[in-house]
Amino acid sequence: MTPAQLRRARAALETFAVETPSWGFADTGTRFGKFFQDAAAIDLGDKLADAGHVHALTGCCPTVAVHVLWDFKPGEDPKAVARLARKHGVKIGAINPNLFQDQCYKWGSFGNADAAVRTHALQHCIDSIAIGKAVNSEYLSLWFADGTNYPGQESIRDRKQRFEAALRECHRRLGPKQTMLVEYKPFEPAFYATDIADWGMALLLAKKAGPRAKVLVDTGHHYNAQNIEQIVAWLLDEDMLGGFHFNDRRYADDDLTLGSIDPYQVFRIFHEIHFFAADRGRLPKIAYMIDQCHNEKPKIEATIQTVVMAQELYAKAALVDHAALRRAQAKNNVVDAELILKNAFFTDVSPALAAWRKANKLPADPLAEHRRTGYAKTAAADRKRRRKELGLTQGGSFA
Ligand SMILES: [Mn+2]
Repeated sequence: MTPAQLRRARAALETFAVETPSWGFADTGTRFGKFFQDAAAIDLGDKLADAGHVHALTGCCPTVAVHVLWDFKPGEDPKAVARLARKHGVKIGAINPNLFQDQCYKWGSFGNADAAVRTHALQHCIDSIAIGKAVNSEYLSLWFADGTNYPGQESIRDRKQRFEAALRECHRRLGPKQTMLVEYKPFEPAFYATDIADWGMALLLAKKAGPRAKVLVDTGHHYNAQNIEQIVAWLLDEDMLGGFHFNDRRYADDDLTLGSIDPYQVFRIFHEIHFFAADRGRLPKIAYMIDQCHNEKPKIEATIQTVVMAQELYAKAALVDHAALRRAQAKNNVVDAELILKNAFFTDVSPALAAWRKANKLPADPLAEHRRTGYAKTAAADRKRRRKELGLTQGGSFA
């Protein structure tokens, strides 16, 4: 790296943080089966401890996303949860209502024809907003499993209109510091018509809901050939990109670790963000979050791997020479324009990461340091014993 590149990559790292998901530390997996890990978190205390451990090692995961149904017991004081997070050196991040697990959601939540179910779903969102306010969370993150499985099953337009009304109502209840994120997904669990199937639908619904509703891009929620960075560029240009759920995929919503299959795609997404920031003279406010569940990899190791990969690709994308890129673009110099991106992608940014970690008193290799601490072994022994004492069989969510 040249000294200028080193400065640029380091400056980028200063601005980058990524949120870990509480559910990523618990026993989760596919709907076909879960392979339990002794070190998996049992309760929110364990999840926050694991998230705190990841933040202590990486220095870039100060917040933890929570799932209301899985993480909050009824009647629990959210402020106590915020205190517990603080004890572990992290803060509560995005609040994720659960609008898909209750039996009443068989025919959907906000899209349900039954007004009583829609009211129930809205009330859960209002409760989630209240939790968010109590813990000073900035984001209400909404994903809906709503949709239909067969042609003719329901009126697609009626369902759309129900969503418009419910999201507007939900937006009306937001606190002044809260942003509502609307996530999309093409299929699964609905296999014919998912109500919010793509970014265009999410964008329309968010615009209709109100000014503090934005689109959330889950990198796993696209068809295989879809150009995600183009979606990102369009959303940025519309000031409608609210955040990301990071993961990688080969086929569908596979929840693989970020960059494990296609690191260049993640680089291209980050490039669009840096390019936009260079044009506007400011970084857009984006919630970078991880949404992954690991059935095979040890959960903390997979999380550290993801965070480190995200930092590396973010730093690489910051090295794109925007002035040179603009010049190449103006001359229709396709080869040079492409090479400008490729050169940045293939630049080894490890000196910048090492310098940044050193300056922030962080371990040089977070994964190696995690293994050295024996944290997972201690957690496994402790959690195995507690499971036995509590008479728990391993379980967890289906994320
Ligand atoms: Mn997601």
